[in-house]
This record gives sequence, structure tokens and C-alpha cells, in this order.
Amino acid sequence: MPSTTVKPARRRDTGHAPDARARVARIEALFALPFADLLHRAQTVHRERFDPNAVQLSTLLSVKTGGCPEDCAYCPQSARHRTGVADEPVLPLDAVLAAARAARAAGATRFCMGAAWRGPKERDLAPVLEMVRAVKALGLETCATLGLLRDGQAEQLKAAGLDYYNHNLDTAPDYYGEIISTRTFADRLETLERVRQAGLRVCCGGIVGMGESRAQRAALIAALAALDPPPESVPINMLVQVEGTPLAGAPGLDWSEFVRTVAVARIALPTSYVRLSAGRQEMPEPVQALCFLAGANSIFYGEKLLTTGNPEAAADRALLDKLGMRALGGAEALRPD
Ligand code: SAM
Ligand code: DTB
Ligand code: SF4
Repeated sequence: MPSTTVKPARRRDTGHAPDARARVARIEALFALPFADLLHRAQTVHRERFDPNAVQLSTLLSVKTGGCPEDCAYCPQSARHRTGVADEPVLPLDAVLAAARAARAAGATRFCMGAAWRGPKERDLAPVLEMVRAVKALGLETCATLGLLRDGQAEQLKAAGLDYYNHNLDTAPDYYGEIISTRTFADRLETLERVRQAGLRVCCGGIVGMGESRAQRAALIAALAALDPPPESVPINMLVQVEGTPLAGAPGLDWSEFVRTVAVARIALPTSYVRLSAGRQEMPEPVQALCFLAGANSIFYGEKLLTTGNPEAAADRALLDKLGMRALGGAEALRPD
């Protein structure tokens, strides 16, 4: 197995350095704009680099569900929370391929395989590499989200044909400890650096609605924007509250604050695809439409996220039709310009 030494991340944004504080303050000022002014700015930035009527479609599949040793407070798949999600074995290749073919037939251009691991052990990686090879051979873009990566694993994934690796910062550096205790923010930055050094595209975002403050939402976006280069894809998830997780029953985020978060992400990350991610099933269509207006240009597409629901594909196609929006084809979806 190849062994590489991970150089320190080019920017370790802990949120405390003076330049990091200034970046957060600039982003907080965006949040404070009147709603119409913020949306106008976001839409202007969006139109400079993207077709405002095009949206990229990614379909998720949980290839290893439940039984995760980590303690992420939002997650239904943690073995520490009693959510009713069972610890299942890794899916067989034919089941993954059937799901990928169905996603392609429905119009998705990217297929993202998720596993409820802290990170893959060496024996875990071989079946995932097979999946990546087989999904890539269908002509889909490939993405995986497997947790923390060790030396050489990102390179193995790249060699198998992986295009994107999803690994989220999840929340602000100074709120992180309230949400997860079993791994650090710095661990995440290290995995992101391994992913970059292996030549993979980075999908990295976070979750809002976890009880964080607006300043902490700004700090999350500042940390994402400080990644150098910025992630190609930035999922903005609204917390899906799952019974049995510590965050079930947390006060929800107002729709206007969610739309603001998307708009601020668009302005701070002008070259990235911003994905309107988890939480759409609970989100009225007009709010989703405002998110597109705010610069979201990607969605998770298909009736399931990993373990929770997502709008039916037909309902999403109808929504895009209603808005005069079109789904991007594979080659178009790969580059912002
Ligand atoms: N275990 C790997 C990891 O944590 O990196 C990969 C799978 S994990 C489920 C991928 C991401 O899903 C998390 O980083 C988090 O951002 C998101 N997620 C998990 N549960 C969620 C929830 N209830 N609501 C919104 N997003 C969630
Ligand atoms: C991301 O940012 N959101 C997706 C994907 N990356 C892996 C996952 C959302 C999970 C929502 C809860 C669930 O379905 O288990
Ligand atoms: Fe495990 Fe990932 Fe869920 Fe955390 S988010 S509990 S690491 S599956």
C-alpha cells in the first residue's frame, strides 16, 4: 500500500487567529444584510460563474448502515443513540450497482456511497474500491463518504476511479465539541488534506439547526471558505431531527435563516457548487425555490438520503419544471465553467 506523509493543512482555520476572526466578521456582516439585499448579492455572484437555471443531481446510497462507534449528536447511525437504525453489513456489489443504475436512469449524474464508519479499516476498503470501479464504469461521477482516512487510502480510492470525497466540517470550530467528542476538528482537516493531496475533488460542508448561533454559522462558512483550494462542492444540511439522537427536539432554525445561510455560502464560496442537502423533505417548496435563488445549484436526488427520507424524484422533477430549471448532464456538472 502506498504510504504518503501528510503535510500540514495549508490553512488550519481554528477560528481564533486574528485573520480568521476578520473573515468571520465579514461573513457575519453578510448575514446581517436585509434579506432582499443579501439575496440580490448572492444571485449576482451566482450568475457570474453559473447558469442560474441549472442544478446538479447527486444520489446517495448507504453502503454500510448503522452501528457507528462515533458519538455525533445529530446522527441516527451512531451506536450510542437508540434510534432504531440497525447495524447492517456492507451491501453486496450487485445491490449497489442496481441502485446506481436506477439513479442514472432517473437523471442523477453523481452517485455518493456513504458508510457509517469512524473511518475505513484496511479490510473495509476493498469492497468499496470494487463499488467505485463498478459505478464509475456506468458513466456516473463517483463520490464516497467513509469518515476519516489514513495514509494511502485516498490514493487507493483515486486509483479506483473516485471523483469526489465527502467529508464535512459539520459546524463551527468553537461549537464542534458540543456535537462530537470522539474526533476533533483538526482530524477532519487532516483527512481533507489527504483527499486533496491524492488529487480527489472535495465535497465539504456542514449542518445548521443544531443550536449553534448565527456567529457560529458564519464561522463554519468562514472555515469552509478558508480551505485552499475551496471545496468543489459544499453541502448545506438542515439538521434532520431523528428521535433518539441528542438533538431530537432542538429548536428548529427559521426558514429565513436557512436561506440566508445558503446565500452567504454562495457569496463566500463563489466557485463551488452549493448543495441544498438534508432537510428538503421537511422544507416547503417556496423555501427550496428561495434557496435556488440564493445560489444553491445542487441537490440530493432520490427518495432517501442515507437513512432518512428525501423528496420523491418525480416531485423534484416537477419542482424543477415549475421553476424552469434543468438538471445538469455529467460533463457539464463536473466544472463550474
Ligand atoms: N461516517 C462518515 C462521516 O461521518 O464522515 C460518513 C457518513 S456521515 C452520515 C456524513 C454526513 O452526514 C455527516 O458529516 C453529516 O454532515 C451528515 N448528517 C448525518 N446525520 C445528519 C442529520 N441528522 N441531519 C443532517 N445531516 C446529517
Ligand atoms: C452530506 O453533507 N449530507 C448527506 C451526505 N453528505 C452524505 C448525508 C445526510 C444524512 C442525513 C441523515 C440520514 O439520512 O441518515
Ligand atoms: Fe458515524 Fe458518520 Fe454518523 Fe458520525 S456522522 S455517527 S461518524 S456515521
